[in-house]
Amino acid sequence: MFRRARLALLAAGVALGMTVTGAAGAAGASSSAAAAASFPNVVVPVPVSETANGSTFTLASAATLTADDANVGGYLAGILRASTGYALPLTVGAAAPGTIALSLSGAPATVGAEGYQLTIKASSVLLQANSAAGLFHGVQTLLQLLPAQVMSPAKVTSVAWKATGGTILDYPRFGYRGAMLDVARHFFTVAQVEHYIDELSLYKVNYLHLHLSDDQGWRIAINSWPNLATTGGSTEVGGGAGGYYTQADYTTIVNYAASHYMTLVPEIDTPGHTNAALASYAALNCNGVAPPLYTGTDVGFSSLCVSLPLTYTFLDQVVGELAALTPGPYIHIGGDEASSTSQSDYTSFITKAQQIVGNHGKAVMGWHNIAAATLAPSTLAQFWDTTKSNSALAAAAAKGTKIVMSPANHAYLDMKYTKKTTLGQNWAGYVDVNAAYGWDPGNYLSGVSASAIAGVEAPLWSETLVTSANIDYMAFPRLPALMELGWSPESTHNQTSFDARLGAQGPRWHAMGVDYYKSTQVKWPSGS
Ligand code: NGO
Repeated sequence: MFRRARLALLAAGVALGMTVTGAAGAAGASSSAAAAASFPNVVVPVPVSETANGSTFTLASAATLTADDANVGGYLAGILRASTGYALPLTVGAAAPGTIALSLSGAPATVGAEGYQLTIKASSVLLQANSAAGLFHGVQTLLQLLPAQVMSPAKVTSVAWKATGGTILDYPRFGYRGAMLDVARHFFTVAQVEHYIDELSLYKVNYLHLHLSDDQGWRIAINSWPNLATTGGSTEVGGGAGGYYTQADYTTIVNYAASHYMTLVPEIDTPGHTNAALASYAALNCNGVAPPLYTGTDVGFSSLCVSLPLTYTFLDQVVGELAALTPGPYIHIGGDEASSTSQSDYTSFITKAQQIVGNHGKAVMGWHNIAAATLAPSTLAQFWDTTKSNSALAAAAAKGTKIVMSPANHAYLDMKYTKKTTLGQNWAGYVDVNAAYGWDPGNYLSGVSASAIAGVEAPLWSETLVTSANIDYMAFPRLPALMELGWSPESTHNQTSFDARLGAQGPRWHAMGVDYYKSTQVKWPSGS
């Protein structure tokens, strides 16, 4: 496998001018083995540059860990101890580096806030970054260079824990690399969300967007409007029991995400997709009559009452409580598929919603439809259509609006892979691995320049998803494809090379017990 992958990477590197050549070769080393040294093509997202040094690191039972950040050190120690069974004592803030040292000094400025430099020698590993987030992302790369079994939650004795020696310099292309989980159509518990966070963090995701309300369910307790959760959260698609997060639950998720260097973006979808709220309070309806709870999967039939003053009291109080619980900069106000709201009501609502969110010290994020209104400078628009042009969005971008790219025909993790896939939908077509990977977020929407793109997000809608295994099956292997688009330089984009790298993830998911889709577009190595 490695031989094939190496060749693919070298071919890609030659074609794309990447720094993949072994340093030993460049330095004119005499040994032909050293001259041929290169990193195996296994890291997703592919790093900015990888330079092999011809050595091989072996993690031995007597190895020690040092870390300038206790959280990242503890994270790495937890994974390594479980699979290797080694003691791996961790010292935080030690003067001398351990066998594996996570250091907050000495990283080049070029790696920025989230990047890192990883130097692997025969007897030591040095990871340097300017922030704990950078160390955390570098740890993911280090783990991917160790054998797949390193991800096993149980001790594995049959493996030599080796990693190719060399230096990796790495930092992200985009500042926003998100994943969205719809907990409204089907409710997922705190533990299930944490499990997804664990998986997302392996691929350097830094924003977790939770779709907390929709027609079928309201999933966050709001003290000033208690029926939202108790009534609006009492069911889900298909009529199950639903559920909601208490504010303490929500804070647990916020903190868990933060400990994985992910910022939470809560979404309260408005003015459409609001049946659960309208069913919870008759007074929110224009006619004063609460509709019944809804457990189907239609869209576009509900709307907040735009002319009603109470609508803005409601929004102000909901956003106020959510903003107080949310350390991140964004509150997502939805704004999609408001087909039961007139165009003038819609733009007036979005204008007011932006003021309300701004009053609570947050910036608005919204589905791209909000570009029909005049957007505040800080508002972030999320493109989700299947088209390649959108004149209102392009006009907003020309005036400074930043865009997160989630084109449904590439980035929606709830689309079926092929017509044989049983989970998911196909309104945006079928999205197999190559479709998920085969586009450039920085050069996709006509009339929108790369500088307007804040990043990429992979939304996972849950109309058909009930279990964590369902989530795993839809997210893997596509989520890593989208996060490579979000992290890696455009110059590294190469389908063949990517498919080989993605294949190398299969044995890791196998070791973790992740039930993923074995796309026929990828050659999965044995042990996948
Ligand atoms: C659309 C719709 C959602 C659906 C999803 C299903 C957006 C932004 N609004 O995406 O309500 O759940 O498709 O793929």
